[in-house]
Amino acid sequence: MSTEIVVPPGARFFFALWLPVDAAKKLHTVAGGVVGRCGGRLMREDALHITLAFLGEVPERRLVELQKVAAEFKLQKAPVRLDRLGFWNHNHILWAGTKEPDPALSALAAELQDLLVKAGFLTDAKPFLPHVTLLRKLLHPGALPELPAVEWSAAEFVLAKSWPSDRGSAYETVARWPLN
Ligand code: 2AM
Repeated sequence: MSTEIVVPPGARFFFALWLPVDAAKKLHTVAGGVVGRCGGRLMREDALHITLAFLGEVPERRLVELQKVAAEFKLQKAPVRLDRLGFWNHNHILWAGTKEPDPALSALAAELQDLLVKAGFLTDAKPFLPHVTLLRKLLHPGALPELPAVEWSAAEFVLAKSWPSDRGSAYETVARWPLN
């Protein structure tokens, strides 16, 4: 079954792992401490995610087909461990990532991207940099705090959309499927 998807102007689509509520809460609290000291724009707690495959704009007429193919994907569960904060100077993002990327998580993203290439929704697979964006528009992060490890087992993947809104980008999950 496919959901009817509302497509706001400028909407971009991506597949992701959405953070479980307690993991999101912990990371949002840590990020809130950084904003208090250093500024930046805090991502909403309920918008935190790890992008597995970024599609960009998808023609509205292909969204039903996209959900049909995604529902057929047989993808494996993967453990997720976020145990470090990092900062990218080029886009002013503070993120939570991992000291040692788990091969199962990398395999999940690689397989999903391959399937999307085969289905004609991606032109090529991209390197996977597992991270959760916590803050945007951060200019001077200062010394970053240690991140107590946040761990869970990802049991589903989602199709999500982001679009420009008055308060920066908005994010919403539009469909979800279990991992095996
Ligand atoms: P970011 O958080 O590192 O900016 C929706 O925009 C999601 O897709 C975000 O997680 C964003 O990553 C990611 N994203 C945006 N543009 C992308 C691109 N060109 N390639 C890969 N991921 C992208």
